[in-house]
Amino acid sequence: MSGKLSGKVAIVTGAAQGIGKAIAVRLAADGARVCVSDINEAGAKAVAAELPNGAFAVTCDVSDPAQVTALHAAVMTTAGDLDILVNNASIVPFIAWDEVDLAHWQKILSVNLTGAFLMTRAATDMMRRQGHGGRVVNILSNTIFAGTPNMAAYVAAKGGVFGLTRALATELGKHAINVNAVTPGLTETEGVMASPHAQAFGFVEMLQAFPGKGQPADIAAAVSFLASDDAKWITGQTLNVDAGMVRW
Ligand code: NAD
Ligand code: 4PL
Repeated sequence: MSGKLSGKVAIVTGAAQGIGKAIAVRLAADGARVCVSDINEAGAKAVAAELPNGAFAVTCDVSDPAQVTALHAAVMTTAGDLDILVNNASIVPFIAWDEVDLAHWQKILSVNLTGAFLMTRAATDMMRRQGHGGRVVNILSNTIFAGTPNMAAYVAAKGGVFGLTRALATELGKHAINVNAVTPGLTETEGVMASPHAQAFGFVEMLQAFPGKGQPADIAAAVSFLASDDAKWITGQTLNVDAGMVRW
């Protein structure tokens, strides 16, 4: 298939469902060969089977260094290259501050912040070994601007990746790797609809400039742009995609 990402190899983490799945679908439609990665093996395989361009599934817990190393080895063996990393895998908790203990904090930080570090460490090293540039797109959340309740560790972890996005953009520019981020607002995904966050759509819609519920494909469109050569002069930036709920 020819498209703006044709010939590119992309890893999308947490791509078995929700926003990650929509990103995998969109990057593949734009021509990329997508490694559909998730801790959910059956889900990742089912998504990869639907996609064109030789998409393939690799099971990986992003918080486990050995599994992240194995994922990158599998991408090299199967696709022989890597151009794009989308750090999407996250736990999306709903937990009042009074219930937040050290175990919860460490779990959320290990997946949502350290997971992005481990993936970015391995992927950008691989891009540089291949002798070409690349694209990193981090999926954050507009909760880092809004201060949304019942997610304190989550918001802290996303704020950490926001800082990482800015710092790495500077260090990786000389290697023609850009590092950008997207901040979705509340989006209708399997994870959210199965949680108390589903009750927040009415309130969030009152704050949005546009009516309606955010859809995974709306987020994927912004990721596709930042992953493409159209974004080659953009780095260290965070693009808010939330129907205008917050301005920053
Ligand atoms: P979801 O819960 O529906 O899907 C998350 C996926 O990540 C699942 O397939 C899950 O198996 C996978 N995953 C979880 N832990 C993992 C791990 N350790 N290693 C690998 N994969 C793992 O979530 P979603 O709503 O689609 O959210 C996707 C991304 O978008 C997340 O980064 C989330 O923080 C962000 N986001 C979501 C919303 C929203 O309202 N849905 C809003 C803002 C940001
Ligand atoms: C506005 O990232 O961005 C709830 C749950 N509400 O995960 C999010 C808003 C949630 C969000 C998010």
